Amino acid sequence: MTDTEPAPAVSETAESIATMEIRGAATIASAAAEALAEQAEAAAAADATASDPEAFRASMRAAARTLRETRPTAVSLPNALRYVLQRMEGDSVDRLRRSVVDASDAFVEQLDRAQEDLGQVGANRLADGDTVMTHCHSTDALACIEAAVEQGKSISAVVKETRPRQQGHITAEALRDAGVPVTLIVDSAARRYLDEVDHVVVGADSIAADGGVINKIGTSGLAVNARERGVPIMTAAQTIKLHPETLTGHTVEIEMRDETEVIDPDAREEIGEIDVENPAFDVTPPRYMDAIVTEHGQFPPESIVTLMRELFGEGAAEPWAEP
Ligand code: RUB
Repeated sequence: MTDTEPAPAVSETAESIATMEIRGAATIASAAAEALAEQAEAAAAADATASDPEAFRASMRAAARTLRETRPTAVSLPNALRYVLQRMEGDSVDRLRRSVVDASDAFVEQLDRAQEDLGQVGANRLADGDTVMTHCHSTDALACIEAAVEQGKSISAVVKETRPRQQGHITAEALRDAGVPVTLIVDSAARRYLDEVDHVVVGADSIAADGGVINKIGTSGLAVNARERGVPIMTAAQTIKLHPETLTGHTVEIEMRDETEVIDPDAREEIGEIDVENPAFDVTPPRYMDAIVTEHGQFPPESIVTLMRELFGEGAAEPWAEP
């Protein structure tokens, strides 16, 4: 490790996030915070940085940039990096190291608590005997359903498979383990099954200042169909998903992933000259979402901006940039 080269643990985490071995906004955020703590331990022990506070700081910023570049849409990732780096302080490497490790631990603990708290809020929206429909795999959405079950409510689920990577399978397994009867369907069957559903529960990769919900591709179509069928839909999202840059007019970049997730190379070759596109996320306009459920309570999407201003002020610092 040179003075700005990330520790092996950081490179491994970055690789796992890029390849989606680590995935889902909350899980990405906590892995990134933990990777910064590992960077701090490694930098405090490395010759080039062990006795030079400025070199230590530079190595932390470089590690944060490596992590930051892995997935552009998950705003929880820069929010996690920001949380830890803004709490890095001290005039010796040992103090700096300790501040990073403490901030990382506090961040992970807060994430867990926030998920538990929002789970209670989301569970209150569900009634005994409800059937919910899910899309993709969201630990925040699952927290609501699991909390409802813990409240003694009987809940069953219609789980969308979620092409192209079928994260619905992870949701199906988690819900089955929680004792929830699960019916797995292909994405295109969703509208047909909405008539049998009382509530749609999805997560969010990020949430824009106008209340737009950025989540796994297919969420917006599901929301429009749910509205048309009169089925309420909620987004479960910790405030770590709020996108501070959208307060100043920036739009959220949608991640485009590899075409091999959509079609295998042999099938593509057989078809001949075509384009294949694979956007990972889409934006659900606020008017199609009934509520955003956070650890601070539930909000109509249009009012989420008030909470964002309270939490972030007017914008977002970039503590990983070179001074
Ligand atoms: C995951 C996805 C999830 C959100 C929220 O997409 O869209 O709904 O990230 O997840 P991917 P969580 O599989 O591409 O990461 O509630 O666990 O933070």
